[in-house]
Amino acid sequence: MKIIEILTLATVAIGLTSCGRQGGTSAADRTANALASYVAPGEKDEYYLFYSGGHSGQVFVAGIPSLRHISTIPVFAPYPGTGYGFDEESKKMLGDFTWGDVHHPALSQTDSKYDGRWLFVNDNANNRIARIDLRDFKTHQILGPIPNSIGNHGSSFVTENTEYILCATRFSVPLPKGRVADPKDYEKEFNGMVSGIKVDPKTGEMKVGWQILTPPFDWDLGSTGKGPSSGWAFWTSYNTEMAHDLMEVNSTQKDRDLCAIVDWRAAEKAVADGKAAMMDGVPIIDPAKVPGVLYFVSIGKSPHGFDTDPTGKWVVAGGKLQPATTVLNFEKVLAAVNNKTFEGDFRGIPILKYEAVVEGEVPVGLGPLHTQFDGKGFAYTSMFIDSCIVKWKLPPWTDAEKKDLNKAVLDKVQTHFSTGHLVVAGSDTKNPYGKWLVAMNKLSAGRHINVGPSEPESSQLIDITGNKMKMVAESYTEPEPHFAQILKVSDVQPNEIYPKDENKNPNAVWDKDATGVTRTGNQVVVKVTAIRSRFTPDRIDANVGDDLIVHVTNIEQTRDMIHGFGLIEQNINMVIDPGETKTFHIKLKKPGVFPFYCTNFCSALHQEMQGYLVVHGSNTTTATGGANAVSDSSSAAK
Ligand code: K7E
Ligand code: CUA
Repeated sequence: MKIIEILTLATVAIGLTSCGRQGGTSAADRTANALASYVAPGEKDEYYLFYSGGHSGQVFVAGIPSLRHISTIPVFAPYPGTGYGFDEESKKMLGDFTWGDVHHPALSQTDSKYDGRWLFVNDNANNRIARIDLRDFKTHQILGPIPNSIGNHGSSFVTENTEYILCATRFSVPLPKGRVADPKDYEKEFNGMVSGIKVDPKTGEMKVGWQILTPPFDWDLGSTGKGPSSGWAFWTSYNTEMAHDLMEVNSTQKDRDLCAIVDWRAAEKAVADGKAAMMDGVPIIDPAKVPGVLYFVSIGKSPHGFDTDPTGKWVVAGGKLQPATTVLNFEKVLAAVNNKTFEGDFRGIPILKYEAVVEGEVPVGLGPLHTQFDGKGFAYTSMFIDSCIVKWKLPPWTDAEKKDLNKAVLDKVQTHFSTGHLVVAGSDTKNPYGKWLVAMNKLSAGRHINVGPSEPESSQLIDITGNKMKMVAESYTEPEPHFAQILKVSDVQPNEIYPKDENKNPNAVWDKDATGVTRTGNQVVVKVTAIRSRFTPDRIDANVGDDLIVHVTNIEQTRDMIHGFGLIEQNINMVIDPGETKTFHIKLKKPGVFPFYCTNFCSALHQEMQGYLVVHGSNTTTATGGANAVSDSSSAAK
């Protein structure tokens, strides 16, 4: 039986296979677990959990240890709940896309520690990276589609000081984009890419810095280095076969796949030294012509995660189809690079001699995917097939352990079921918080009340403070958490309002004298204030065929006093936070009277917070009379 068939069967047999099933549901255990995750009414969680929302295009924010969902941050998809994708600014960020596939959130770092500034997320579907600002927990930039890059899955990996977000392509296509070649000529005509997305250290603004052309392997997960591996980055791959069809079979032929070891500082320098050629506006490095930028190492078998430990010395690959994790010693990698200890090359890229760089293969079990670290010398690997988390010891190993690495495997805890990613609090920093681990499971298999054929994902909270891991709580989320990041609440300082004096929007208005409706030709511009419980003006007159531009300022300076602007039958819902100004722009196509109303329940008179947009037929003359009627170039609504 092929390994892939075993994998499929094992998936079907979930619930039958087990990984040291935990019996422990004694009354004492239940009480202890409940207390460990209980956050009483009025009390607060200690950590944020930022989950990727997969193909929902969103990021979910939960608290730890309660695992309660607290808010949703829309990124790549419109979200009427926060008005995202309806106002001009967010519509412009979304561009022509209304979905994305968020896999790997990454917190910004300074000196390999979370600095609480930004959260970056990748879009696997439309080749983008977004930046969420942790001052307001909102998306502020979407970069992309990235040129010469297709299937932005192997990202977003932040470097030690957030110099770059590093990305690698899951898919390969003929480049530059738009060129057509037959997939049969895959090996010759198709290419993958590693991209360095430069981040402005002050503003967080991202732009494409440079790219490294690669063979058409399917790059998978990766991570960035620190300490001895400072300046390096790593990706696994799962299609060294360079198959283009029947991938399930054809891309799993070889026992080993070539993984990438990238010296991103060397890439940066090569571009500065003029060693790159431009393609689609981006400097592209051909690593066969610029030695020292890219190396390969051959790892078994169809590996998935490739995670650097907090010291930066150990880099761990999870061999999806091999029952072991592979631990590379980065000091040995550097020695092999310097001494040219190669076992050959692939298209001019040196392949590091495996035996020279490997520290050991740890027999963790079936389907190891991702590994996280607690900073105390222990690693935790998610097992997709075995449905469990395995705790094991990082090197240095004792002689007895080296002889039998089963001895380095310390504990297993069953999960439910088919764990994809896991996250240990702060694992990718040099000082993990440790304490909590969250397993993100792909199949909840009816462990919750029945919601029909489509089930949510499950997440399980595991206490890792003791020798034995202890599962304490479980919750469910919308599709589909892949990776997550955990940030200590005290390590970030979000704003409570948008202060009036920081609102630089030229269309902001703060008192009713400045509000009004102004017509210039076919354009009708309206400046509105919103405060409990009224819009000023509460009447807008315009004509069919007009361009209607409405700027709404929420002039509240009280936390949580949010107003919405829902406009009936015009597909508009803006939500405006205290001190914020938002704008929508529509072309008026049909006559009628269209009420608008506040969509966020804001006061006892919230229901009364409403007004009318009167759209006169094209033959009707502009409305007359009334303080709010359209007037040329003057403020109405006095
Ligand atoms: Cu393992 Cu996209 Cu990170 Cu999902 S990937 S599990
Ligand atoms: Cu303002 Cu409801």
